Amino acid sequence: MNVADLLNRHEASWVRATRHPFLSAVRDGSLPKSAFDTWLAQDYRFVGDLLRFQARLLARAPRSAQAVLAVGTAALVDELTWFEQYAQTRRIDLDVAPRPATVAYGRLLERLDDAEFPVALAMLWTVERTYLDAWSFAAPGAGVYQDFVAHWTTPPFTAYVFELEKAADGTATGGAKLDAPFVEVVEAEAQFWDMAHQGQL
Ligand code: HMH
Repeated sequence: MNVADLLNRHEASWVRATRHPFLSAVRDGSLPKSAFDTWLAQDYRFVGDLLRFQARLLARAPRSAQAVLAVGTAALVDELTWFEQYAQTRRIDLDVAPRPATVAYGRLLERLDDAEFPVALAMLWTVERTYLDAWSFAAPGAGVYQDFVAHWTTPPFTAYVFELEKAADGTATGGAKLDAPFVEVVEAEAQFWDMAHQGQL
């Protein structure tokens, strides 16, 4: 099984996470600023959690997966700076408490430390592929949201997700081991959009 097969095996969950009303509202410009600001501040926290998860994954990676993980880890550091700059320009407070969906997703990443490397790598690919498909669905996005759509739909990001996919397919694991964690990650993504869409800081 290739990891990309998981999208078809769990299509309902995939659609919920990548065609969410939050994303339609980014596309047509109807998303309230409060919902976007909630998403931004919570995603800033999430990216911090993801960076730490990815660094731990890099620490136990086989030689063949080091390059893609190291490049991706450095990109997350830059991404945090990018969030900070945007928040400063738009006067969005990033110093907010994590909401339950953010806490739960962070804990899920911590639990993946106990999964064997190929499973954890496939789940990192899942995290990133969800964002690629979600923001592609929102493309080109309305007004102020266009920068964010562009960020997760550019050729370099698409190429990165493809490199992760190749690395995940290249590390052997029984496909059936991936179904349950895949659904868990994708559901965490859907709940993250639900949370942001409510727009409470
Ligand atoms: C919730 N999923 C979420 N946030 C992100 N920034 C990504 C995936 C991609 O890095």
